[in-house]
Amino acid sequence: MTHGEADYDVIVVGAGIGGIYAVHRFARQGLSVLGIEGASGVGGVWYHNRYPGARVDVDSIDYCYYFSTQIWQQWRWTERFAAQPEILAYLDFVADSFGVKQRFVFGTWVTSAQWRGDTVRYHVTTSTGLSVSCRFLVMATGQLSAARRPEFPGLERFRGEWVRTSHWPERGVGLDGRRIGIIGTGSSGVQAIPVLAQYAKHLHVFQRTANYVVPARTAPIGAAVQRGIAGQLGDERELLLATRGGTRIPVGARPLSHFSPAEQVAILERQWESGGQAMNSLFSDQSTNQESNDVVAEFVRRKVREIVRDPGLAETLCPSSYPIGTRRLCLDIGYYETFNRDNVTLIDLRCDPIAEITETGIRTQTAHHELDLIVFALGFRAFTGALDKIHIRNERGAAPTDGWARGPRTLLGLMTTGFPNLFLPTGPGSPSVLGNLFLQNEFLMDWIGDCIGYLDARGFTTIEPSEAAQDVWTAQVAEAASRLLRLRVDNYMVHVNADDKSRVFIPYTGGFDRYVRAARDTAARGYEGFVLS
Ligand code: N01
Repeated sequence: MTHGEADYDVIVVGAGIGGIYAVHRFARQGLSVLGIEGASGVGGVWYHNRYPGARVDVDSIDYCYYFSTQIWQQWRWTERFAAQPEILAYLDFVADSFGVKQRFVFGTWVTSAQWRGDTVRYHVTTSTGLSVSCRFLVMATGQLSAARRPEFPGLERFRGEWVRTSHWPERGVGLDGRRIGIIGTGSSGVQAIPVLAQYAKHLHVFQRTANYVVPARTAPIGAAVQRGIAGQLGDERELLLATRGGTRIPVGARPLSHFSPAEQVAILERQWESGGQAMNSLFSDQSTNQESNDVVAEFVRRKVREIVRDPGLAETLCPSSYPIGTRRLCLDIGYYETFNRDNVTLIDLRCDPIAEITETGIRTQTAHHELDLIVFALGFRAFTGALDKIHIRNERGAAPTDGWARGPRTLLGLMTTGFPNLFLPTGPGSPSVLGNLFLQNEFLMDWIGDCIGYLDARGFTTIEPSEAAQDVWTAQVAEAASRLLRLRVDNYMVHVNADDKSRVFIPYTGGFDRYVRAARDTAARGYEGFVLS
């Protein structure tokens, strides 16, 4: 495709789950759209996170698009928790089905976006010299896409190979018979470790914080289930939009104390056997009541002690410093069993921190580990990383995150004051990483498309949140999280102010259902809380 025109109604940055649908949705509505993507293909995080073992941790039949019956009729998921190659193939299939790729330029990174009031446009520059402008800029760049860089002293000296799970090379990485070290035991590390161990001569796992890991129990999904959903897709979509997380994950309606100790164990055992994220939501009070949470957490620790044969090793793998569910619960396929292998060593960085990386491996305070390959699974500069990588400026020369020093400030996690026509779907203050990102992106791109239609029909050219409405929403986001145990635990979802140690929970935790109602009500009231001009 040649991009002859320089001006678009909408520019969408990113060809991941959100960007693919956004470009299709806005084009269908008759807007001129350009998508810009740095990678050479669609997929977003599923393009880059090709590490061995990568797979979704929400059921595939939830974690997919719901806007098209045609897709549901033509695509069949093979597994309950699809692996990365299948998800990438799906995104590619959807993009091809709706001619999305022709509307994208690939291999092109957006470098800056300058809002100008005189042209009422963002003027966008890119790494390839392409200059374009748009009335509306939609950042479909995701919240977990800007990876943390490894900053260990000595890394530049290392003579072996090093890679990041978040940018696993497309060419693949040789694993067979190598001495591999992996740093990081979050969702990515937990998925990669069992597979790396199968190939490595020896695998050294460098753990700073032990995570709660529960079985995924992936299994084939029957075609009948998928046909059933396809047959009533609109209803199924509305049902999902009315849930707390935008998924079919069951949520317990009763507190733990409602059940006898024997019943509690039976519920926990059943969940352990059936697998999946529901371990987080068996009892209605486990996310707010420490005693209830302790029962679930202790159950998982008991399982770790049963699986891992060496009692000392089991204790190091048992998470104890924070309640279960206050960081992302990890789903595994054979994670704890992996530590029973002779070719796997766990290094507890709490007792023996990394001192440096040497020419031939990693030196901790007490030992040197000889390595051929180091895998960094260190996570992301969440929420703001992808935005800050691009020089987005308003007419005052400010960046969108400049006003977020004491925690993000948005209206509905969608827009921030001072930045007309800049949309941040799934941003801070939306359910974001706590909600189904397919459904959430679909819902938000529809909301944005309808909003642009509303503005155009009434002759408005700009929209941005009023300061007052942004304050109210930011307070609602804080209020929703105020009783949660997870607010007290350090992790990428919590912003901690350095001076008074006050804490801000970044995603909206009031529930996907309430969020959808709030966003719909706002639109129905003529975009109440937004300033249209
Ligand atoms: O990243 P993380 P992730 N020295 O931030 C450690 C999604 N996701 O890529 O806990 C030593 O969770 C850090 O240690 P600590 C999902 O939303 C989903 O694994 O800070 N260690 C931790 O162990 C998830 O929540 C899937 O003490 C260091 C790890 O690196 C999100 O992405 C799969 C360190 C980072 O864990 C992020 O997951 C994968 C240092 N200097 C990811 N710095 C699915 O299943 C960091 N660490 C769909």
